[in-house]
Amino acid sequence: MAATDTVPSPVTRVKGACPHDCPDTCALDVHVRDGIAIKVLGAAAHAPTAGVLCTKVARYTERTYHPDRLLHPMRRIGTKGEGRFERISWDTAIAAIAGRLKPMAAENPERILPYSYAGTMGLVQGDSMSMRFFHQIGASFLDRTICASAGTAGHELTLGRRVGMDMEMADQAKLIIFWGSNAITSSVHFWARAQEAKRRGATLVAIDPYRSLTAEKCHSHIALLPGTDSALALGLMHVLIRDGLIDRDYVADHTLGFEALSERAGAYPPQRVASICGITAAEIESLAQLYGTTRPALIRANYGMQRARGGGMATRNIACLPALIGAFRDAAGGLLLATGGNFDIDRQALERPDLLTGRVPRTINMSTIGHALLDEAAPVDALIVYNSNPVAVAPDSARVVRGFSREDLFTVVLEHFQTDTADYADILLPATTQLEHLDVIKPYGHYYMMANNPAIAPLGESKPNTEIFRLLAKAMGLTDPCFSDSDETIAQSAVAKDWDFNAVRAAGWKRVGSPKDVARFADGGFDTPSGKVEFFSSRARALGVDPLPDYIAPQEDTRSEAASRYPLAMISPPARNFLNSSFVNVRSLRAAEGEPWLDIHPDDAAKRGIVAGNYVRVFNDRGSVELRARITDRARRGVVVGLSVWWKKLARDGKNANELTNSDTLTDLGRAPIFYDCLVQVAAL
Ligand SMILES: Nc1nc2c(c(=O)[nH]1)N[C@H]1C(S)=C(S)[C@@H](COP(=O)(O)OP(=O)(O)OC[C@H]3O[C@@H](n4cnc5c(=O)[nH]c(N)nc54)[C@H](O)[C@@H]3O)O[C@H]1N2
Ligand SMILES: Nc1nc2c(c(=O)[nH]1)N[C@H]1C(S)=C(S)[C@@H](COP(=O)(O)OP(=O)(O)OC[C@H]3O[C@@H](n4cnc5c(=O)[nH]c(N)nc54)[C@H](O)[C@@H]3O)O[C@H]1N2
Ligand code: SF4
Ligand SMILES: [Mo]
Repeated sequence: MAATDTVPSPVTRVKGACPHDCPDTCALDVHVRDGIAIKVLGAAAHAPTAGVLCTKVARYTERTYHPDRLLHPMRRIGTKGEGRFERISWDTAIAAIAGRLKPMAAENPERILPYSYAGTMGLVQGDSMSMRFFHQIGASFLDRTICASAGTAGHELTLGRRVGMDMEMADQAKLIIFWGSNAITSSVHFWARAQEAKRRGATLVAIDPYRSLTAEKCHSHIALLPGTDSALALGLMHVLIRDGLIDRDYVADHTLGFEALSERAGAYPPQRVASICGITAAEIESLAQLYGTTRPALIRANYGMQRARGGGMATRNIACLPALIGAFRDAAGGLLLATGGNFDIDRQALERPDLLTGRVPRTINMSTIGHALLDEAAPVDALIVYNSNPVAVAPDSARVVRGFSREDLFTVVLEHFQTDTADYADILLPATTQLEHLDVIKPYGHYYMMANNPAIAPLGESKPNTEIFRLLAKAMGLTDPCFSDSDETIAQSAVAKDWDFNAVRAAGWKRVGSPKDVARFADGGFDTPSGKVEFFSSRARALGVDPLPDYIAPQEDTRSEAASRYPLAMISPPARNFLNSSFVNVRSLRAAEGEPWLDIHPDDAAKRGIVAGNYVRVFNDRGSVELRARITDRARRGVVVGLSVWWKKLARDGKNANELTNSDTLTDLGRAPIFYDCLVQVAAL
């Protein structure tokens, strides 16, 4: 029977911002009725969002109110990894953690290690109160390298900080090259602009070993072998210089080392590059002609090309190209890797490194966490994980699991869900989601600082990360007044130099940096030591790497000897309906991805007697995983693709692609993992 005479409660609308590790950082318009979030929409007035969300966050209420949300603190009662817990109170949980950490902090605080990444990109719920806590006790530093540090370092050497072009101008480009970027998946709002450019006559090109959703919609697709991008960039330089397609004035005024670069590029004629990259010389010639003759020309690079051994160099080389042809003269041209360098955040205020009072703890690289946890010479005795799911996302997973399984390791996990990592926790603490807490977000794909207002009360007994670290600080007897700062105070301190957080909070966002139609680097002004684009980099030489662009072969090269046993190059790039390992447990999104697939070329499948839809074993010396074969020429010959990152426990064999990835070798720059530099063999099951 309808309750005809009760008036429905009014809907209030709350201004939020998507917290996920995605370049688009959308403005959210959260609809709340009777204290319940009923809808999450994209804000129409925020230009990059333009009223649209991706499929994942359009289902945010499904994730927030998921029946599996962690709602109260728990203590492990099963073995590590088994995932059996019992409910405890917050008082008991905090006392148990402080009881373990206090003696360690007194004796050797470096044995305590934080492990966090970008589960939320919020500056408040990310690394503010947490870092203050770890700084005060003197815990080990974590080198946060798992995603972008190779590309960041490569970009820095050539161009300085990442102040990428403004995505709002992309619809005016006449050529867009998606380089290691599957924009339909990983930055759908940029893709919308690119489609508009296409309608206006622009040419779209993809450089990607895989015919991704994006590559299939581009006019042309260069399917190079993984990890060979640095050579392709040199091949393009070769043709541009040989054929006089360069902007001599721009090069003369705003670059350093052109003569040396010309000589180096001279050693990379198209025929040589074609054989390195496994493509044709004609593909290189024609892309160079197009790039050298089209304005505005834009390279949308994402991080796909920097997950191989030479990933730093690859990014460095790609960053040289717009300078050679003067593409930086156009606001719609140039390069977009990321825009984070556009923002000035007060990290000192957020993280309070002064609390270290001169101590310099050791640094542990998150990308080699398995090695660190198993290192008996320099032990880690306690691990506090928040905003990350290392058991699923870190490379060389079998080793990571061995580390997390150590009986003597005390592990605390702050989470929304019982992830693969949470299964190894001694104490598991329920954290709030973006709908339940306050934050301010620095984006990396557009020019707006974003504010997030809480829309609903915390579910169950969940608490914001900040509050959890406040409680821990108190229980550990840390008395600095900064441990009492409210989330509002922290948010304000991050941006205090420039503006009032409350004003941004009311508006939802604030544009920062140059106006939309200004080509930021038309007259140079790069943030390198010389202020120019550094084709020749003395800083690179000081780091012990080649001061000029060069080719660095993958660690696990398809032409190396190891390829006789493991002949296929495997990449595991993001699946559209997941965000790293987030959302894998949301049923509708998991259903959209289906299963953990392995895309394999028909010829490679036929050689191995693999039948479509059958399960196959994918293996190398590090491990093996069972995936379901999808026979498709989306994967080029010699390359197999497993879209990622699945929760292990939701896969039939309890494993994912990171069983195969490497943590013994890091990238040339930035100490990052080489996720897409990974040889495997595949066998029918
Ligand atoms: N839906 C969704 N969006 C995401 C994510 C997600 O998991 N899902 N992840 C987010 C995160 S954390 C990040 S860092 C960003 C960016 O994440 P990226 O890792 O840059 O991901 P993509 O934009 O999907 O682009 C990667 C593309 O590079 C290709 N690729 C792999 N190896 C190579 C190579 O050696 N050379 C070249 N040229 N291409 C290669 C892959 O096939 C893939 O199509 O995306 C973010 N957005
Ligand atoms: N094989 C393979 N592996 C990869 C990649 C790949 O392409 N292939 N991509 C790599 C890349 S680019 C990245 S960035 C990493 C990403 O790895 P992670 O940063 O670990 O990202 P997620 O897997 O999304 O896990 C984030 C976790 O944080 C939790 N979380 C979110 N918000 C909050 C909060 O406010 N508080 C607390 N306490 N928890 C929160 C979420 O529930 C989620 O479980 O993975 C890497 N791993
Ligand atoms: S994940 Fe990316 S595209 Fe989706 S809502 Fe968040 S910022 Fe927007
Ligand atoms: Mo990432």
